[in-house]
Amino acid sequence: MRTSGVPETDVRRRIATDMADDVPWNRVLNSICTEPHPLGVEMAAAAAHTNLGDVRIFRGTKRIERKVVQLLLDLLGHPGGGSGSLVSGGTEANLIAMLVARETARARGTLTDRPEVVVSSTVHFSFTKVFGLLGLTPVVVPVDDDLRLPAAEVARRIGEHTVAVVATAGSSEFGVVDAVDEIGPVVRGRNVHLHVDAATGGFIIPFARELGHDLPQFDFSVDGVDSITIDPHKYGLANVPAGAILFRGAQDAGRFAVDSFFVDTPVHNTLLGTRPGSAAISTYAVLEHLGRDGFCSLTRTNFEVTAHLVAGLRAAGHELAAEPQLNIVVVKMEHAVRISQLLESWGWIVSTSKRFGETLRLVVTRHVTREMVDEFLPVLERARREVAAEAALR
Ligand code: 0PR
Repeated sequence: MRTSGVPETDVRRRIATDMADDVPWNRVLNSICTEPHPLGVEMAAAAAHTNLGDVRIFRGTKRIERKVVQLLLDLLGHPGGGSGSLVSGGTEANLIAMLVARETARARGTLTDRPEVVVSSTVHFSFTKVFGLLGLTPVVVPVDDDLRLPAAEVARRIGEHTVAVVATAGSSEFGVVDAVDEIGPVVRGRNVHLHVDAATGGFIIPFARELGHDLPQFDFSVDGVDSITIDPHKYGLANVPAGAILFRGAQDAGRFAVDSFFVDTPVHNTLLGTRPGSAAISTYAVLEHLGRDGFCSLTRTNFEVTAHLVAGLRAAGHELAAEPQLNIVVVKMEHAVRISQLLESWGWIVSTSKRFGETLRLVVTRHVTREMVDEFLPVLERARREVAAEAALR
């Protein structure tokens, strides 16, 4: 640390210089997170000093966290019931869900010395962290031809060691929605916790269904679903870090509870102790301001832009790796990694898969407009031609 500080203007300039190196949103096609809603940003700044780890001080902010949990339970088919917490994102939400599943099995007396969780081969990599931390063993079920977790196979893989099954509503690689409505019935009644990771799809599917898209029911309206991860900092347009873990059971969010040292301070139900109230405030601001209509309209636009992107790619002769269910488009492409690197050198960010052969993955969210797609497609073709010419010379 420097001995004497620098003036504020200098600090601002230095930070601005580094941040100018961040890629502007209108060149970003790989991110599920997006430019947050301006009202959320404004209210998060106003709440920058708040800490939900100390609810004696931040009583009002805590009240807002509780309101957000109620709003999310209402959105996800469980109005007036359930429990939950706002957390730092999908990883922490999935961690708490698996911890509660394990502790529920312990309380029931069904926890064995080798607890297992049935997951699909496309479950998010956050579970790799979670299973390592919690000493859980994944039982990996290969996805079917539609890249979904097959319910019949789930039923077959549940055994004496199983504490949980994880379904995904909006996979990060393809935006695939598992048939939670088929998985719920096969898990129900087997003393196994069913968790739905809707980190990505939670703020898309309810509105897309309202708009008439053919997507399965994935939330608490499906019997057997015990918990859901949903991330306001993805398609909910809130500031990072805003995730949420929701439970059907009114007591379940309290099953992970650690007491503090101090009198009159409630237990902590989240992994983080000191944690930003700004995330709760930002989420509340956006949910209240947009309402269902606002989210439906955003969702409609996201699907229109997705269709425009798909049409443009097909017109250029490309083949999709899968028919997109949500707003993630995966296109087959020879030399994908080299193309992505060239695009990045030109300022555009896309992703390429480590697992699904030569493919480019493009994510449509709030900042991705038709105009941006129209700018991108010719650049992609130029990159493709240059890389093909490069390859022909080798
Ligand atoms: N579950 C699902 C289905 C997700 O898509 C994600 C994040 C998580 C859980 C974890 O959420 P947090 O990151 O909030 O803890 N999906 C992003 C993705 O896979 C994460 C990400 C972002 C990964 C940028 C890589 C990257 O470069 O796209």
